[in-house]
Amino acid sequence: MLALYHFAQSTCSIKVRLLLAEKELLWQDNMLVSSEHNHLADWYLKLNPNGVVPTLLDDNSPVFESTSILEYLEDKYTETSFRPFDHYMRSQMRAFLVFVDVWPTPAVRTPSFQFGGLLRKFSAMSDQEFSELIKKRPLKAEFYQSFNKNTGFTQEQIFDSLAVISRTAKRMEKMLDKFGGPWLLGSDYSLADIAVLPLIDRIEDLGLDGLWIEPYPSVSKWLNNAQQRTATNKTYFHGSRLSEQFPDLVKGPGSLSDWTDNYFKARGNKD
Ligand SMILES: N[C@@H](CCC(=O)N[C@@H](CS)C(=O)NCC(=O)O)C(=O)O
Repeated sequence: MLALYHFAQSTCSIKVRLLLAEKELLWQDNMLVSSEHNHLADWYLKLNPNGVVPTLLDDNSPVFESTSILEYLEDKYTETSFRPFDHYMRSQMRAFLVFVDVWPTPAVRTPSFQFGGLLRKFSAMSDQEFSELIKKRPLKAEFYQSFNKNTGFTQEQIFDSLAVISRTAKRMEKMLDKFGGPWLLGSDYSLADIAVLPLIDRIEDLGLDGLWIEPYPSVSKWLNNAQQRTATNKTYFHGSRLSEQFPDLVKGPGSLSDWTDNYFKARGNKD
């Protein structure tokens, strides 16, 4: 039996939920709530030593790291496939999965924390409580030390992360052009689309979609197509988007256009 430890709104969790839905697999829902910090508890660290979600249990064997979970599900549940059959195209898919893990996945955390309601949770904590939680984090202590828990990140840090997201949109535009669309590797929806969809959806939900609307219009079309898939709609149950968790703060598409305009003024569109 499959079971998934996840947070409703976590982009890495949504990535795995998307594939489970595309493959129409049944799974037990072990949803955690980020502010309760069960993902840092001893029992959870035995399942996932990184102290993050998601973790998949397959007959009680834990599988962690969202990309490794995607490949595990593809290897084991083969009735439907979201990997290209052709070896060369499969290598292109894997190169993109690495790109997503190394670049946009960490970059999207910065605007998510800054604009997405997460700072509100941290500023409600005492300094001592916040630093105790940092100590418990097996991998992400440096990230939590890189911002001020009350005011967040500097403008330069935010612009640096927007530069990475802009570069990601550019990479996607090129793939859509090179392989002919409508999906990143051409005619078949694949793990490449599934891996990046939660990140691009998050940036749109935060209101920063100005990063690609004009410079990389194929990305808007791709996003719209991906959001209309039955599995995507099923995956994004109410509360999966930050605009649903923090409606007074997160206002959806286009709402942070001041930030994207200022970013382009400051940094140009060099990517
Ligand atoms: N590389 C990991 C990243 C997982 C990750 O950072 N998960 C976030 C949610 S998207 C998390 O659990 N954050 C909890 C925390 O920072 O305390 C993966 O892809 O599974």
